[in-house]
Amino acid sequence: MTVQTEQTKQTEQQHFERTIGHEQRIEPRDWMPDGYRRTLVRQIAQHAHSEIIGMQPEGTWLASAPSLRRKAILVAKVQDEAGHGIYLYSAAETLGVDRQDLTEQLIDRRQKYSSIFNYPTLSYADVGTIGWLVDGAAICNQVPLCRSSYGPYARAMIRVCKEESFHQRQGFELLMTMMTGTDEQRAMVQESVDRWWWPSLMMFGPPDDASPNSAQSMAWGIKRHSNDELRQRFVDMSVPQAEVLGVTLPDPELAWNEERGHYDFGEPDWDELSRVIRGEGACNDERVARRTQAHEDGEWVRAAAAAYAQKQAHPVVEERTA
Ligand code: FAQ
Repeated sequence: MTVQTEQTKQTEQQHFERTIGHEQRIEPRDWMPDGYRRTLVRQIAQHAHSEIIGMQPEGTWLASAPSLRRKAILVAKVQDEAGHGIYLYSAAETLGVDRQDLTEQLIDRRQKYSSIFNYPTLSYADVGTIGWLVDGAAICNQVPLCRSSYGPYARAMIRVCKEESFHQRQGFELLMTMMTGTDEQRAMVQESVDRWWWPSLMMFGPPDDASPNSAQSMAWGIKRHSNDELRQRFVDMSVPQAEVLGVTLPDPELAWNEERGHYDFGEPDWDELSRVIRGEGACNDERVARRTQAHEDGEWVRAAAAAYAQKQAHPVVEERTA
């Protein structure tokens, strides 16, 4: 390496570190270390895949929503998740990767998506519980990402979080309606909360001492808080909401700790999280198969869009014949 290129590299590295140190944003054309770029592609792609696969568990209930109002709300929510996926793939593309390639990596199981979407939705109460707990957890995780150091990711998160907030409220409202209904409806809500509580806690990832990426991601300002910090924030937020709803969270160790100023809670089953991440959850095969089918079915749409774009770029001027 020549002296000049070595000096240029040092200057770029210093500029990157200063930008991160001053809490400013790295933008697509800025120099960035390879590891920073790789980490962002990994996280943003997984996040995008989660939004797209996340349409499936609730989407299966669209045809059997209990009223037109519930159906309209659910259609809007599922469409929002598609939009989130698209913003996130676009953010990933600013790092030099290609959406088609990322989708193929998801289908080939070379890239991950959130563990939470590998659990089945067994009743309409699950639509409410996913809104309340899963979107609630997503908000806890994603609001700090609005301050992520990579500009396109942070900006995408602002709109995503606004929409997630509507998702969380519609879920809570659905559960509240059921809780003021019949004994059978209340039992449906409790049964649903019992199934989704622990998987929701696992969405935040492994505990900090088993999280290989957290320290570096936090030093780079990609992540702002550790997995355990965000999990605690979610528990503290959810317990009073569960009281308002009148449901019991399925954890006998949940108790307010005056000294810490937080709720104590039990240990999630980390083996279960590892199994689900490895692809051995209840619905992994079904989710990936359905995504693969949708990708194959959409081939003609992509071909038509590409042909149209090509035509627009090189319009053929037809001569008038007399
Ligand atoms: N599931 O070292 P860490 C939503 C992997 S969107 C699967 O702690 P990191 C909206 C991790 O990738 C939900 N894999 O990793 C919605 C890593 O593997 P790798 C998605 C997981 O990245 C609602 C390894 O384990 N949200 O819900 C999980 O620092 C309703 C070691 O872990 C995001 O993606 C998991 N739960 O922290 C849609 C938010 N946890 O790549 C529809 C952005 C960990 O080294 C309906 N992402 N892994 O092979 C993040 O904040 C982070 O990536 C974490 C993981 C916190 C998920």
